[in-house]
Amino acid sequence: MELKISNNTIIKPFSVGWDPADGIMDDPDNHIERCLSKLTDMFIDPGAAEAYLKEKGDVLLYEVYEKAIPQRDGEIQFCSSITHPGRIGEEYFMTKGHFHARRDTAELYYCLRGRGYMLMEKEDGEYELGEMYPGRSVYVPAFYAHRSINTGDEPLISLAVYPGDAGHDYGSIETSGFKHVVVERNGKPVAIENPRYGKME
Ligand code: PAN
Ligand code: ZN
Repeated sequence: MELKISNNTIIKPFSVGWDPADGIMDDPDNHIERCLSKLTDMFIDPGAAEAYLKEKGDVLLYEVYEKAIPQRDGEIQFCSSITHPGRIGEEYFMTKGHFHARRDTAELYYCLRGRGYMLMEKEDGEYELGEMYPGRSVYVPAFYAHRSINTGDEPLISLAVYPGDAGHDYGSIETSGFKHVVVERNGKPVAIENPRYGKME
């Protein structure tokens, strides 16, 4: 999620509109769309993801709208994060998830629509689930990888705010995954150990 803006760019005061009902930002500098076809390996059952693709086509799992802010100390990045509803087998639609490249940076999510969880997990596997529903904020502390998980039946929409120079590191999530995943069992979301942990590729 690198933005084409120099770190020396001077930012003038600005305001931007975005609709809490659909998460769409007016005049964004970046609109990221992540589809299932590129992320089948992220699920605990990639075969189920391939079957889903064949049956329903390439669905959109999540989107991000953001303005371009220089990635430097003192600035604040903010975006609208939209995770769509759905499941691959028993696993809910979710974002890829990442550590911040600067591990000592936190993030605040403020949920405006939908239901779900923020999975927050440290490198040693210690984890927490932060409940997300309208009016609820989740504070993701420094050193925690984080992933939004939509357990409801409408889009999970949040405003996310984090330090200007945090950056994103997807490396270990792509290769090893999270140690925990959230799945639906008996109609309820539960966290289980990731059976593919350490061998996501
Ligand atoms: C969010 C996420 C956004 C998309 O803005 O970047 O929800 O998730 P992935 O980056 O894991 O694909 C954030 O946490 N920024 O730091
Ligand atoms: Zn983040």
